Amino acid sequence: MIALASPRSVGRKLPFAGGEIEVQVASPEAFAGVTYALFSAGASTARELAPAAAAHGAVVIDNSSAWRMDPEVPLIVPEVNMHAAAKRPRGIIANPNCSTIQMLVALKPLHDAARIRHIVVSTYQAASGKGQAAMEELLAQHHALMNGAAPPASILPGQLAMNVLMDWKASPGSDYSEEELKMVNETRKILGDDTIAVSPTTVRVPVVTGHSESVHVQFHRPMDAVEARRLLASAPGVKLFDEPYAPGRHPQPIHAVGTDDVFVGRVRDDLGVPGALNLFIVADNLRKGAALNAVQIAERLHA
Ligand code: 2RA
Repeated sequence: MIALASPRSVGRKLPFAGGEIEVQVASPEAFAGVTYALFSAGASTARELAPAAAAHGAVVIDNSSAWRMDPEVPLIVPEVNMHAAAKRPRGIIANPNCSTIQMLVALKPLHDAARIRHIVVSTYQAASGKGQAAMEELLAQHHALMNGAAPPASILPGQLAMNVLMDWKASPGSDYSEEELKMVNETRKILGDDTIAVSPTTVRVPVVTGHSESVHVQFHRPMDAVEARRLLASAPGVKLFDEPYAPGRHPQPIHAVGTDDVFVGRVRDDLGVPGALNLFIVADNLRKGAALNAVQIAERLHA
């Protein structure tokens, strides 16, 4: 195992397997002899170094958005489309966006049974999705507000504490954010069906870690909540809250943080569209939403 990063991190010691490893500089040559290269270095570094790593024979698994929509790069959620990882002419596999991963782990068994026609999703995304600085700024904002001071806002585009915020870049020529369009485009690529309609609204909420999503889903044939719960109860990667609604009895970020599962609850027949369902999906956006998914891809390839 080697840890590679920019020169400013060279020499740092990272905990690994009960010991520690020292960070070395990331360069094309550094990938010589590497079998699996897990990238989480941002899109520009991935565009520059992933091909170099692949040229050395490494299988690159990249967590950034750089390669996700490249037709020669499979976009993989192991529980959903691991078969697609075999065809990787560039030697690169892309890890999807966190909000897409957790949604599709939950929807995969339902799609297999009744083929999804339309998804309406509203997300409640944690500050950690925007990085360490955003997490710290959220806590600083809370502290400031509790002490009657103005909340600092330099990483976040405004006050997130005791508020909600849509903080992603706008997509040129679109009324949707980049985050929202990721959910549309990645869902279609991973499920291999460009006819699937996706209507997203992504929202940042004052939670440190753990993304939540309210999902409405319509199918090509009716599905009821009883069938959906039966399918979800045995679905890989899913932890089902299979009980009637009661206050506080539903998946919550505090349940998911630090765990590997995608928590699914509030599975119920839609009140307005016969044969459609609503469900609530929660996962640790830093684990299953990112690092764990990438590691699972490598583990499946190595098995
Ligand atoms: C977010 N999904 O939560 C994006 C990137 N991690 O901001």
